[in-house]
Amino acid sequence: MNILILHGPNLNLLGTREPEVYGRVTLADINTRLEEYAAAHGAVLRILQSNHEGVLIDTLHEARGWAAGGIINPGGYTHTSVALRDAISAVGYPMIEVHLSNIHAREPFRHTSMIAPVCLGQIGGLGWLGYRLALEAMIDRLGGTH
Ligand code: CA2
Repeated sequence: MNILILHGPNLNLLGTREPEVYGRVTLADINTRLEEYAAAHGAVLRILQSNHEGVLIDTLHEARGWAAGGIINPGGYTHTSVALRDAISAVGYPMIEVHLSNIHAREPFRHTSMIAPVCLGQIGGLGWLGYRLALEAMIDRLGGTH
């Protein structure tokens, strides 16, 4: 089963700054751990990080017909992007929203997600493990092998 993993803006900086908020693992570490989990559970990943809203949207579109589901950390676009939300709605395959930090325990502007209503669910506040748990949930939802 094919699963798209999208990392939004600034997540390429993970592990280099603000470790008290986002942890010490790098994006490369997270991707390696996800690839290992996917391989052990019969899933194939396509992983992309972009700082550009349009690239994230194009990637969602291009994965139509390939992806059975997806996982997205929309970064700051979580709180602002009608366009990203519309894209997730339009492509039709199930998505899970992930955040490293607990957005509900942070500044009020982070408490609202434009994205959550068009996702299967949202995981936040658990650091990198949230991605792995989202992957487990998606594989389970799609009828995986574990
Ligand atoms: O907690 C999350 O995963 C967020 O999606 C991260 C976004 C933030 O805007 C959301 O409200 C919550 C920010 C990503 C910035 O990542 C950095 C990583 C290292 C150093 C600085 C920023």
